[in-house]
Amino acid sequence: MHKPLLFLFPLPLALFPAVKIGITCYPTYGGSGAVATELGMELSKRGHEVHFISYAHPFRLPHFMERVYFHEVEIARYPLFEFPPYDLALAVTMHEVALRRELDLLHVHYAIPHAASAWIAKEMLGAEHDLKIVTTLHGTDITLVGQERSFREITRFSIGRSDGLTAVSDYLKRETETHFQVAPDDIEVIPNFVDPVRYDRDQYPCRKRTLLGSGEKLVIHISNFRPVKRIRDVVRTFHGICRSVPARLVLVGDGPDRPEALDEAQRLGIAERVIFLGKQDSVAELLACADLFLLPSESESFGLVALEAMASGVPVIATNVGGIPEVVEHGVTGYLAPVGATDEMAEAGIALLRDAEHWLAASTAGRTLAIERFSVDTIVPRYERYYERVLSGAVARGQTKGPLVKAASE
Ligand code: GMT
Repeated sequence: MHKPLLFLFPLPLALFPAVKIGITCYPTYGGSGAVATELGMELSKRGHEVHFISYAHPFRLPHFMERVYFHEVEIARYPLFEFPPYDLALAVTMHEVALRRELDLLHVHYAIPHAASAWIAKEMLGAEHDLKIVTTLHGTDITLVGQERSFREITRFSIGRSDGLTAVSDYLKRETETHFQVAPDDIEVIPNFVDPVRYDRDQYPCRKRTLLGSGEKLVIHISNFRPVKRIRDVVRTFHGICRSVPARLVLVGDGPDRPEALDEAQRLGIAERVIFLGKQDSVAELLACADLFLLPSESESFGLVALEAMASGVPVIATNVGGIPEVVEHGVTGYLAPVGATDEMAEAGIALLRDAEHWLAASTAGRTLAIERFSVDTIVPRYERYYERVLSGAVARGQTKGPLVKAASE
């Protein structure tokens, strides 16, 4: 269906001398861990040495890759520790790896607690080893968790002490400026990226027949099933769609709100139309046979999975919140509606699924936009250029060095 744009994918070539980079992320199912791991693997292909430092093997990391290492953070258990101090154990492993492997840079994904642990590791190293720290903000580390009273000051402090600070969307940059008083020049926006070769629906066999009845459309949602994803709205939107178009809803992933999906499907009498696949390694293969992707989130700083869907030629129906409009083009690559507007989202879904020409136009536009704006070959060199500027001292951040004052309004 879509012709591969091979000329857009030159062979990877590092833009500056190879460096040694430590990467810390949440290794479990989730966008920030996925981005961090894909970035590390791409950097290694471009000649850099990459050391993942976390409490478990990152879920998207295959077991062996040249120039890629994994260092597990060991957390000692002790009866006194009701809450084992992971942040300290992480700092110790970061310090140890930085020393032993002579790291140039630590790139941490998701501020809490990674940016604070990185700062401790840097302090432990002392001035002789000028380890640079880059923190990438992903979402709830700024918009939700970071603003909790108990985390706010440490988040502000540790992002202030990072030598480089990136955000995955303009929206997240604005949120960080507003809630943490960071100067606009101190935050570099580097959007998330996708590999258009992996997310190419034409390269996978169609598995629709194993999941659907004949003539049915495949509507899909992939997430970690947290409240912010509004799982009941996924099911309600699908309910509206399947009253007019024969379809099934495939739910991929797992998390605290998974029972809500089943409950809502039973309440609406469509439980037999909803298929739970749980956590899956290869979402590209599933997206390759999908007709529509639903993302009715309450908030989303970027929506990586929407980008992966678009690259796979799947039109996206989502909410008009956060950074989603920077990824999904309303009326072109999908449809954006207010939070909770499940009837409106269902109408938009029906319009797409009923009209083959309309669907193909949105599908092609989504893939083209994903390749043109968010291809791995465009975005990873932006990280390299940013690292180069941080390492050469060209990024001078107005750090939060003063005493940590509590906002008067609190
Ligand atoms: O911030 C989070 O809620 C977790 C994080 C994750 O690890 O899944 O998700 C965020 O980072 C992703 C990758 O940059 C973004 O695509 C998601 O939009 C963002 N989630 C939210 O903002 C809710």
